[in-house]
Amino acid sequence: MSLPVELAFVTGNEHKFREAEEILKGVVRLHWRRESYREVQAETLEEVTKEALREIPGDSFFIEDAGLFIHALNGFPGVYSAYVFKKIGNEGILRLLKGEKNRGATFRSVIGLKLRGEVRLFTGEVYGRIATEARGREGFGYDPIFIPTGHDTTFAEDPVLKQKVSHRRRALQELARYLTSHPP
Ligand code: ITT
Repeated sequence: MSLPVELAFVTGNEHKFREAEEILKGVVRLHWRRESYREVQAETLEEVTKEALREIPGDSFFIEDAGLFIHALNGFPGVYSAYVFKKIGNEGILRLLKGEKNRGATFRSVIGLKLRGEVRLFTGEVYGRIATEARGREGFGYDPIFIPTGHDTTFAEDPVLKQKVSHRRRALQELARYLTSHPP
């Protein structure tokens, strides 16, 4: 049986691309358009994503924007996740939460699809908590400090678990459902 048609994922992050490739296999053949694009500063991931879709050339591709929203910090770093990670990393986040009992956090993913020029968004979320120390060597970014609800391991300790329950997986499943009825 021939594989379904190809669709480009525009991202500068190889980890994201590999996660998406695995989750979408059988639905669409992913092509990695390895590019970093400018992200405007906005209040929500949805606005950041829509603006980026307007700026990136091409009429059929998707992008994905993710953020970690820490409840005790009123959703910080949220849309600033990339900047904050670069500046203070996981150790900085752990310092901000030192002594804090409410360690709840939500990872969110917003996928922006442009298909033949038409724009659509798909979202995914996973709830969890921020660990008290960084643990694990797999994954990337905030994975060593994020423990999904109902589990005791961080995403960086258990990449198989991450692939099953992650924000990105949920958003990609929505995308897959849409692509099945609207093939690229
Ligand atoms: P793009 O080129 O696709 O934009 P990026 O790495 O800049 O790749 P984002 O802006 O979506 O990705 O990510 C914001 C920050 O959140 C960044 O520091 C990532 O490392 C982190 N992040 C995103 N998804 C994550 C995940 O699944 N696990 C851990 N950290 C993640």
